[in-house]
Amino acid sequence: MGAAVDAALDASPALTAARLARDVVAALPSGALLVLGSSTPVRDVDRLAVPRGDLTVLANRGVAGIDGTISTATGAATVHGGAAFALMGDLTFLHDLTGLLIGDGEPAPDLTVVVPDNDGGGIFAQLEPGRTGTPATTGGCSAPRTGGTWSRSRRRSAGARAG
Ligand SMILES: Cc1ncc(C[n+]2csc(CCOP(=O)(O)OP(=O)(O)O)c2C)c(N)n1
Repeated sequence: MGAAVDAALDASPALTAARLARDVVAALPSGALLVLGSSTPVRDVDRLAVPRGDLTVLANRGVAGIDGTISTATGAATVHGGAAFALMGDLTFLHDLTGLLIGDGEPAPDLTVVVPDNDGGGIFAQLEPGRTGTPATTGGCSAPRTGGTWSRSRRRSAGARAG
């Protein structure tokens, strides 16, 4: 099974977010902290990465918000004290960009943030409402970085304005 997953990921000529998730986990130094963003990164790591017992892996659940993920990572990295990494989607990253700010006199954590540049919101295409042929939608659902939420809603709004 693992070999089949690896073969499928490696077959893609381009770097994909899925392959990135698998490879980030494999490349981390022993003892590292890894903070995962909602929603695709945590799912990709869960289903595609080879499990490692020598890492500390954290993710925000609660209401599964994308807000505050960088802040979570910087706080956790500061407490962790060693090498820390965060893997999050580009929308999640932009949503909490100010979490990268470090105030005067505050400790700077050893944190590396890894972000796939894939125009945000890919998770929705993987969920039932985003699937082609689903009664709820005739088009795809997405949350692109350019500011939309659900593409179908945007088309409806545009139609209303045009009419
Ligand atoms: C504060 C907040 N707004 C909106 C959402 C809904 N939401 C969940 S995942 C997601 C998309 C995040 O996009 P990205 O960071 O690119 O990650 P990916 O689509 O790859 O999972 C959104 C908008 C949320 N969970 N929290």
